[in-house]
Amino acid sequence: MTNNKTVLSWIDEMKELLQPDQIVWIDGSEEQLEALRKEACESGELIKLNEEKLPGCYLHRTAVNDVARVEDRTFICSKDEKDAGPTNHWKDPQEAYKMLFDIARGSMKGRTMYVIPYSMGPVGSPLAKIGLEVTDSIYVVLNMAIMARIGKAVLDVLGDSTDWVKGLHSRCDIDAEKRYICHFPEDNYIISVNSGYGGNVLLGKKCFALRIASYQGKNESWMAEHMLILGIENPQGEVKYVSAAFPSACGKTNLAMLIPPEGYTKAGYKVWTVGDDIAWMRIGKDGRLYAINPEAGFFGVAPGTNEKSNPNALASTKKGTIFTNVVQNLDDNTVWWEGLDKNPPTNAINWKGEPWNGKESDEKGAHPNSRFTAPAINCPCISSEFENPEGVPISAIIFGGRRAQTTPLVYQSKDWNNGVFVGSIMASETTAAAAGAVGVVRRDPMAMLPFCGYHMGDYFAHWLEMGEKLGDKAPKIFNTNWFRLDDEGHFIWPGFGDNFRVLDWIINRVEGKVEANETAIGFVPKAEDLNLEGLKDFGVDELQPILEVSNEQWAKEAEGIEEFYKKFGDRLPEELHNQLETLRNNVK
Ligand code: GTP
Ligand code: SPV
Ligand code: MN
Repeated sequence: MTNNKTVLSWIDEMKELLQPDQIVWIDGSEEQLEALRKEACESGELIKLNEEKLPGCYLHRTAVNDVARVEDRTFICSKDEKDAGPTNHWKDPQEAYKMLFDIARGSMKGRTMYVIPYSMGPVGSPLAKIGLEVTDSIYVVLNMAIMARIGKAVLDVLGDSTDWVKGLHSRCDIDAEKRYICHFPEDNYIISVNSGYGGNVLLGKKCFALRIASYQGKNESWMAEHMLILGIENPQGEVKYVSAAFPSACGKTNLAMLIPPEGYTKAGYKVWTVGDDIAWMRIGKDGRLYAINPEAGFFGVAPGTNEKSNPNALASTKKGTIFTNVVQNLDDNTVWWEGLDKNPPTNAINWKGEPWNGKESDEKGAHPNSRFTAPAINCPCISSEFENPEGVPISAIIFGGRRAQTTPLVYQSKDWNNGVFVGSIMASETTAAAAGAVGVVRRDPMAMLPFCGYHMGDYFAHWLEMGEKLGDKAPKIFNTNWFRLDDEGHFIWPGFGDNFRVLDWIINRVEGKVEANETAIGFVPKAEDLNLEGLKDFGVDELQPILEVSNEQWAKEAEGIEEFYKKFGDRLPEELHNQLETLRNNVK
């Protein structure tokens, strides 16, 4: 399929090392993919779902010990340990290669090695980049076929170029003790062994499009971010684009596809989805920041997705979708998850593959991090700019997290540098998207803590430099928090579609149409400026408390930030020290 010497010699190396029975190049054709689906169904790797209700849809269950990203087994293998920084796990590259090759040696005996050429971003786009993944998993091939642009066309664009990323994935024995997800940013190399779960094995996604790409972006003056991208169309038909970084399972897919409240839709407002997880952003010819979504599909959280919370995501899963670790309803061979509806199946199989009765069982049927892999083109609100190779101009960047207290519903930073500070101090409660405790507040700068492929102090410096280059064309930076709780532990803000009310305020701020209250941390809406029309049981009295900024709480927060900043030593930009000092003075 290619004459590219660097590609061919690496595939030879992989063949030597992994010793597969055969090698299959993925050309991207529907016939080849269909044959693989059949084969996976015969072996039990996939289950074909009801063709009438869910055409072209399949169910897969991963091993019970392999259901989320494994941050403590994810490594950045830079030559110098210091370059990985204090927030990443590090291994010496030579030692890591040796260890990983020893684990992977001979692991594909009796198996097929699939070679997947893929493009992150529209094939041939100036913002796109190419990778090759070898894998022994048909599940990975079929997921990559949805999540990226794959096949022969990618190799044609690559030609003789050496600018591509190597990705070795081998399931080995799914041994959790020998599970490693390693990145070699200086070599454009990713190696993943002993896992079969999404974020660990779909190497184009977090491994390439964030960890490797963030490092490339620093060196090449662009940005790879854990951000959704959406377009907001006003009744005059003008569209403004915003990107937003929230940590895993904190609402990116939901915000990216939201349907505005009735009053807004009647008036002619619309939301268009460009991306739901990752944004690659570059300064365009006009000096503004332009973003593409490097992915071609959505690897979305299933639980909580329903006709009310996210009808567009649900619609996206109705054909050509792979479901992972959800409930199989045996009555009609469809799928179910917690929060889909109030009618769990009684004759079903849970995510572990055991018989499950949703009316009687106390256990959850779907894993909290169960997922759907759906083609982006299925999404009813997919943007007309989704395939635009130049990307879309970004007017505002939103940071956000899951905080029961302290952080108000929304605030605007004072300027770009202050916005970088706001991103750098983000904190959020952990979720089921990664193995480990759930609900613990941790600092997660720019929602990139698990995904930044180099020293995070240098990453902050890169953000500051991008701001200098953008000058007065820089997007405005905001922070949101949909997750404030009342004394009884209920969410105060209705969230989901009603988050459009906050987006509306953000766009009004960008356009200079609305005043705001200045607080210690930034500009907060005047309560009367958020449109609450049509909300039931929620008025200014309910809104006021979640707009408040408590100087006492933020003084405490400043202490936590100082503690966190200490980690970065002299690689924390001076500007961020100054920003912290300003916050301290403001809350006095
Ligand atoms: P990753 O794919 O892991 O990066 O997650 P994500 O950021 O795309 O999160 P997603 O939109 O899938 O939402 C994760 C969980 O948060 C789901 O259970 C949602 O129901 C819930 N959620 C999303 N938006 C809101 C909101 O506005 N309010 C509340 N209360 N919950 C929300
Ligand atoms: C996340 O955890 O942020 C995800 C899912 O989007 S995964 O692909 O597993 O990283
Ligand atoms: Mn994500």
